[in-house]
Amino acid sequence: PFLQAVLDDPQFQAGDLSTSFIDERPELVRANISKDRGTKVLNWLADITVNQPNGAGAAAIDPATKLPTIDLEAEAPAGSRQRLLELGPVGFARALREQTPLAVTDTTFRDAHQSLLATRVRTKDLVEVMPYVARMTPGLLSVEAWGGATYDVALRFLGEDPWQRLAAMREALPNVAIQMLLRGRNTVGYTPYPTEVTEAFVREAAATGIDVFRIFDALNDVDQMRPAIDAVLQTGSTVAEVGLCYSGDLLDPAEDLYTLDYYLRLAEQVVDAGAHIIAIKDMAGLLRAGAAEKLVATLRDRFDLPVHLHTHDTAGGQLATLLAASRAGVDAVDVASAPMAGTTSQPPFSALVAALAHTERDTGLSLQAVSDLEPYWEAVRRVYAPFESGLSGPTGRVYHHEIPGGQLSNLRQQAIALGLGDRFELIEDWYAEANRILGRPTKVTPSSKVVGDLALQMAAAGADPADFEANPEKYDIPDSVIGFMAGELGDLPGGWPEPFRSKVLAGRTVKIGTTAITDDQRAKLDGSTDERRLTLNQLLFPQPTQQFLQVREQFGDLSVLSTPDYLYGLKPGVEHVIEIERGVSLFVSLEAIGEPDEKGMRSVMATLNGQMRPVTIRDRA
Ligand code: 3PY
Ligand code: ZN
Repeated sequence: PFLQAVLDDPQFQAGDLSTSFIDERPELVRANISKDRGTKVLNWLADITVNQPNGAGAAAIDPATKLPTIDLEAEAPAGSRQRLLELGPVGFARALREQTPLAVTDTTFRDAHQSLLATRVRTKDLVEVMPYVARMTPGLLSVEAWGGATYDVALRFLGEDPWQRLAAMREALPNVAIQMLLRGRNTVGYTPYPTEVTEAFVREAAATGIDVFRIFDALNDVDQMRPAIDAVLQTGSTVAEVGLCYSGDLLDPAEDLYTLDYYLRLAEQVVDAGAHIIAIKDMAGLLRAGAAEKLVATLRDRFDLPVHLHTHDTAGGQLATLLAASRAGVDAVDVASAPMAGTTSQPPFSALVAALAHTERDTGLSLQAVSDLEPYWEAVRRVYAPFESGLSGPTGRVYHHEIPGGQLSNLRQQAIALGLGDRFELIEDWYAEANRILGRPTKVTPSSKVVGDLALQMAAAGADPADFEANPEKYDIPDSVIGFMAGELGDLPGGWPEPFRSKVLAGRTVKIGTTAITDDQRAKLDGSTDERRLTLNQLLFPQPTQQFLQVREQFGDLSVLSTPDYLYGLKPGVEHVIEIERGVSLFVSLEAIGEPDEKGMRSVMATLNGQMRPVTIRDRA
């Protein structure tokens, strides 16, 4: 039809082929692009339908069907974002410190799905609910919605550009501050990058939509965080919230490393570095109620900055910790929508709001509104069921092994892959031993990965931890452990474990430090928006970026698909409607799937906008 329309055109017939010919006929190009995009999307759907990599998804429904009924024409009320624009980061932090209601951050958009669903929630499901959040819970301090593992997973597994996600979220949520998790010099990766990469990353994130940067270093080394803190301060308009990673139990008289004094000394450095907000980052959920009360009260007594508490509910007791912290004056806490809360995720949002309602620290958020958003998140949780990786209930074993929430679910999957899935308690014990052997580091990405690598290595080798510690030269040692002992991630809070470290490093030359960026990359970081973002993707995740580009090339922009369609493909007897751009929809129906031929190829008979479009797909089963 495209070619025919061109051939039939009088101007074409008159031989006028000036470049304006196409410019003046956008509908021709649009029709052609739509057709091309339709074919690409159909290829994806046909492949998923034949191969079912995520199962059949019989119980999956589109979360969009569970969105509450509200008036989206009504303008979203001014919220924390307008407050930040008006007061600037210093004034914003001061106002937070001065307010009486407990401020709340909703982590459902980042940490909750990172900790429960292997970070798989797609941009569509995050963005679709944001206009509702903007109008139903406009009193939030922030939503944590970007950074951590989401960047890597978007490129590697979802065929999505993390920058497009951030830009779309910003547009959908104009009134609440968007917060990200930034791993210091590791930005959103697993190893340190040159300072100019950190700077370019922070600049781009701030320009695209981040208001609050929660910055941490896996070993609580403030020098490692300084480039990121400085870069945030330089934006002049965004908030530097700096984390103290929490380990151990500060009320335990036997604790000789992670004591109250340790956190106060650390907080002093954080304040001196220019932080606007102090975060307590309890990534494993080890901060008990009594310890929280003590830590929060002392931090607020010694420093003028507001304190923001983040925890994971792995053991099940963390609502008590939030309430104890609230009584001690904590300024803000993190929670997640109830269906996406609990165990390795954050404590539930509605339970916190209910607990504080009609008290001095009433959050001011509507319990009704928070609860009305829960069916949506329940449907999200259900549609991503194949990525459920976590615990079926709380566990007190976390106080012993100290595995962070995000890692616990991951490690269970790795244990299953090693054939140790039904003996996970052994992996937990090995993890605790690996932690001790490595000198009790704070464990959070990427130091937690080093401890996990060692635990899995000892498990796979059936090694006796005491023998491994005394004679590491007898064993294969993971590269990450060697790099860690060489100081790749910085210095350990409690000093190096000797003689283990010297034995590991004996006879090895370990290259640490970052790889400088090239002049070409530097020029591109100063280039157009697209160039800057692509260059950052390539610098941070070269191979996943390649994967992303290939998926885009082959299947187009898959973010237009609903998650049931994206994960489970076409269902017989159902007309799938796909809006590939505003006002342009594709109608796809599955008619039949042929038997595999001798090469394992199957014919998928589908209609696209009423026309039969057979697609040939390799059956990988
Ligand atoms: C991350 O670094 O992704 C984390 O969630 C650490 O807690
Ligand atoms: Zn967390």
